Amino acid sequence: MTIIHRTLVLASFFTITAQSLPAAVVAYWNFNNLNISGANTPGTGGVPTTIAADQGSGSLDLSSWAGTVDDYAGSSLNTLNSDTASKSLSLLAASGSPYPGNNSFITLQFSMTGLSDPSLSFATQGTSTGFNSNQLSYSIDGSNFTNISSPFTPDSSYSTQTFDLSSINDLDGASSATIKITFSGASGSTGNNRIDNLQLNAIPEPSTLVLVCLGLTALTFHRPQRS
Ligand SMILES: [Ca+2]
Ligand SMILES: [Ca+2]
Ligand SMILES: [Ca+2]
Repeated sequence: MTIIHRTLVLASFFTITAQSLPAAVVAYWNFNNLNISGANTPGTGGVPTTIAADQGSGSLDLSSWAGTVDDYAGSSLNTLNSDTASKSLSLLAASGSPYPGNNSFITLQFSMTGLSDPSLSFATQGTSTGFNSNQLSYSIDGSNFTNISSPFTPDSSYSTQTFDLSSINDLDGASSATIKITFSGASGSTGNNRIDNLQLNAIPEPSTLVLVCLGLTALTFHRPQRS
């Protein structure tokens, strides 16, 4: 086999390996450890201001949420590890005029270092007076946000919402990525949306493997000749 042939064989092997890599869990929240006796604002009554991922690495930030939060029953949809439904992140409009939750947001903060083509999915449901127009946006500097697709409307019983973010190439390899969900359209103080089993997945970047491939190829060619 010539050097060129060997290079082609190695290159196609690693290309096939890179293309068939499964998505990895970047961050996953099941909200089963929430323990909120009654709806309250973040930082009071047992409502946290941040929630660390239950698997992977990431932080869900509630500190800008202007409505209230409770821990109503969760869902088995979109779980990992056969987790129980248990609790959900339940976001309420709360009392006031306008309703404080409307146009309020939560953010997910995570690293895409070594990863590309993320996707976001979660189980969600909303009440008849709950938020019905929820906009996703992303940032790679924490301050400038760009909208992702059209707003979504939760169903009245749990269903899974999935967002393919693979075409947002700004996120590929971003060391500090943020996804924001801005909730609006609530028409009653107890109107709410529940979110459960929130998953961020991504593909390990092929560039890492290409480098390994190049390194192995170089080693193959620079092996000392046997005498
Ligand atoms: Ca509760
Ligand atoms: Ca749950
Ligand atoms: Ca991409």
